[in-house]
Amino acid sequence: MTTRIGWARGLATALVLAVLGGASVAAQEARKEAKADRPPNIVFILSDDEDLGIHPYMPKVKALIEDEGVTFDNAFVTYSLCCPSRSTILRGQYPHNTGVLGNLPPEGGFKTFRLLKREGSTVATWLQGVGYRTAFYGKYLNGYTEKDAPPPGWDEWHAANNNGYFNVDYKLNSNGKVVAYGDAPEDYLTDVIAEKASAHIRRFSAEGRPFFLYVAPFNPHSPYNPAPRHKGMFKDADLPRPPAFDEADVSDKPGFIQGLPLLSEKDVDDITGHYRARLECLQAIDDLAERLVGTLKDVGQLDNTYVVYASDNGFHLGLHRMKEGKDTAYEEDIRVPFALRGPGVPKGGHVGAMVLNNDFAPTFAAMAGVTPPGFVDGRSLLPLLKDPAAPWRRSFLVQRLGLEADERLKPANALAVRTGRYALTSYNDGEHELYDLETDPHQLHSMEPMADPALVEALTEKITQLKVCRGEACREAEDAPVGE
Ligand SMILES: [Ca+2]
Ligand SMILES: [Ca+2]
Repeated sequence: MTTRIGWARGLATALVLAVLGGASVAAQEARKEAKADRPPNIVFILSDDEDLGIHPYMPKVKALIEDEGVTFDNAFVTYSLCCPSRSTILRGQYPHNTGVLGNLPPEGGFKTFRLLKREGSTVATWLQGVGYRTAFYGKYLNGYTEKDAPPPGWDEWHAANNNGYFNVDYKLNSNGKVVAYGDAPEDYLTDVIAEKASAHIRRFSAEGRPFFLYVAPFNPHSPYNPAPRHKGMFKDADLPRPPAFDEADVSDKPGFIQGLPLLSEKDVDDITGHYRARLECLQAIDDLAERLVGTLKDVGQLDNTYVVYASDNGFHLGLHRMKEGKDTAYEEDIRVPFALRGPGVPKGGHVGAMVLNNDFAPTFAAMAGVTPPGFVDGRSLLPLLKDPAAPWRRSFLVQRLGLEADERLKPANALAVRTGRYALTSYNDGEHELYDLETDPHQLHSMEPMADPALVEALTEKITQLKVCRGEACREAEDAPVGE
């Protein structure tokens, strides 16, 4: 690993001069020099189960992050489920390499991640290792309880137990101490997170240390409990009905979809209620983003901070006859909102390259000037910020084991490959789905089994390579042309 020696030396000089006293002007100058050369801070806000469809309902996130930075229009997760995605985010690896392939042991969950000792090397330990202050807030990995000791790598640790989904009556493990919260308006978890993170930004800044904040509210995950001040805000919002909504003809679809009836009136009523509550739940994140950006500005660190916004997975409501959920390889589940602002990042820019949750950890490492470990499968996105047309991956793997999914979806375990144009999903019962996303972006007409056999073979081979790839081999396999 490499560090920014100049920053470390500058800080040391400032501290020595400050300790010596007397030479106050020299000390001030040295502190200024240290500040100017200070590595950038990173504030990473990760929402839970937020799909691209509801993302535009956060005007503050748009104004303060997207309009001030770059939006990635093709951002994906390699497994559309909380714990696999969050494990990937911590390590920059595909799920087959984190070993977390579900939300529950033995396939996945917090306990699996801990048992496999994955916490010994995460983006937190890498950044802490080069002098960053690191802080975690909110939802860690599924199955984490307030009694579980904080993992290595975090200077500040404030992770919630399972009740965090309600945003009230939860417990936090705060730096090893269990703290219980009630259900008063000021106990709303996303607001508590904002308060703590804001205070730590002030403290870390005063200490003259660069910082990495991982801010993970549970919103807008079910059971959809918005902050009291936002309840009813979207009570009349119309449920979007994109072309895949309640898909009429599912004869092109695999058996688990063909077995679903058309949505009933009650289904649509339920979904509509949840949609409205999801929009309301987003508002607390919008407030959180505003608060953190405001604090960064107050302490003079906004221009030296990457503020990054993403969701851990997408979500579907009524699409392809599925009522509500994630954990499929359909576009709405694997696509996530993703934008960032920061030093040198052009304002209002867009990047079309396919970027992954695998890329978050190596990107944060690159921002901090750290070379990540060889086990990392993802790659730094910084080259795309300099040149959106930089050479980039042409495909990636999506895993979808559906181990805890809806009972009817259980036989549908799958591996999928996504290229710039095609999406092939290969189910373990021998069924396939293949879409040409240029002509069928809503995935209404699977080309299987009428597709060109050479195309199917090329895409299937790519799945075979990617499902066992590690580190550099993943990047090589992703970069090679496939079926186009
Ligand atoms: Ca999630
Ligand atoms: Ca169809």
